Parts: sequence; structure tokens; C-alpha cells
Amino acid sequence: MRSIADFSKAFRSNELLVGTFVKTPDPAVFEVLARSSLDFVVLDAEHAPFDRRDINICVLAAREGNLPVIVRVPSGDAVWLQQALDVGASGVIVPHVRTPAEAQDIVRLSHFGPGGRGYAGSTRAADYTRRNIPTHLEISAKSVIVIAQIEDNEAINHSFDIAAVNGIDGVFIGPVDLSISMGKTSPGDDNVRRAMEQIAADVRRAKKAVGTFVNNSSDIDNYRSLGLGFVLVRSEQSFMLSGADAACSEIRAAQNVR
Ligand code: 3PY
Ligand code: MG
Repeated sequence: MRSIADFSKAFRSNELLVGTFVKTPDPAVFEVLARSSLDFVVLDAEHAPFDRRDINICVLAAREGNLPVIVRVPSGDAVWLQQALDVGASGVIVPHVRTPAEAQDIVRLSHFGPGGRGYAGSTRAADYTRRNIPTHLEISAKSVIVIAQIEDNEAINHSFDIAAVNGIDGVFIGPVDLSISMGKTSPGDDNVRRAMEQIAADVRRAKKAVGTFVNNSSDIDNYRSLGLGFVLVRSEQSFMLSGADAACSEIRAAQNVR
């Protein structure tokens, strides 16, 4: 059975983990998805309007359902990383990582240590003072997942070095931004596919987890052969739209109404 406690180990082992993006800043969405068979969710604070309070309450809702939640922060800024981790996210995804130096910064700021994440024992992550300092340091070091998102043309040739940074647990390939940065309009473009294959192979060579975004299950076959582990399939908005459209089509078809 899925659990927050097992998530980091499964993630680092590059197991097939199926997640989705959540775009609606409401805890009920997380409560509902905690009842699904998803392995984890990504709270999208990069492209959806989650403020600090929203992140707090939505992570709480996910945790109550034992659903691991990763926060995609808008940037690798120390404030965003610390906030996401203090409220108890299982990890972070940082968009547009282009160089190993950026990856090193993200790792440092996501973990306690010199020049790193600021410490407070009063956070949900520290069990509201119930965890002492050595225990919180130890648990955080073991459990916090740091994911670099590679989605820029200029990052492709750095993908091995980014993935190899000590403390980077995985790389998420962003197919849409990658396409656009390569001057293409579709992840189905041959050059984009080749770039994604190269990134996936580089990340596996660095022995880190690799994942991407897919629109449907048939997209995944191509990447699984390259060692792709975690996958983000669509979003709760997309599930609502396709569910609503399918229900309407079914009724109209049954009633012979267009
Ligand atoms: C991209 O494809 O650019 C992404 O960020 C996926 O969410
Ligand atoms: Mg993107």
C-alpha cells in the first residue's frame, strides 16, 4: 500500500510511481485524490495560484490521507524551498534547472547544513517540536526528495552532470518547455524525442530516478525502455474535463443527440 514513509525509498529506486499535477488550490482536491490509486501528487505552485497558506493546507490534506506530495516551486529560491518542506512536503521539484551549479544550490537549500535550509522545530515537518534536532536532521536528510526539472535546450548537454550532483534524487523532464526551447511545438517532434531519450539515458547513467509528463498511458512505452521510473499523468483539471466530456458524449450518443 502507498505510504509517505515508503515514498523516498521507492522514488530513489526509480520504481514506477504514478502521480499527477494538482492545479486547484483547495484541500478537498488532495483529500479526494488521497482516495485514488495514485502513488503521489505534485502541487503545482509554478503554474497554478497556490500561495503560502494554500500550500500549507493542501499539504496537510494530502498528509492526512497518507498521500505523498511534492511541491513544484516557482523557482529555486530559498524561501519557496523552505516553506514547502517546513509544511511537510515529501520533496520539491525545481523548474528550469540548467546547470550543475544550480542543482548544487537547490540541494544545499533543501537540506539542513552550512548555508542550507533554515531550521525551526516548530514546523509540521518537525512534528511541532516533538522531534528533537538530531532526529529531525536525520529524518529530513533521509526522506526529503530533491528533483531538478530539465526543460531547456541549454540543459540537455548538462543532464548527466545535473543528475550526478550529490543530493539530486531525480530529474523530471518537462516535455513542453523543452519543445519550445528547441523551437518546436510538440513533444512528438523527432528532435525533442531524441533529446528526451538522451536526458533519460544520462540520468540513469548517473543512477538517479527519471520521470516525465505524459498525456496518456501509450506515451509511456517509449520512455520505459530508457529506464523512466516516475511519471506524471495529466492533472486533476484534465481528469475533470475528460470525465465531464465522456459523460456528456455517452448520454448524447445513447439519445442520438449531437
Ligand atoms: C513542461 O513540459 O514544460 C512541464 O513543465 C511539465 O509540467
Ligand atoms: Mg515547464
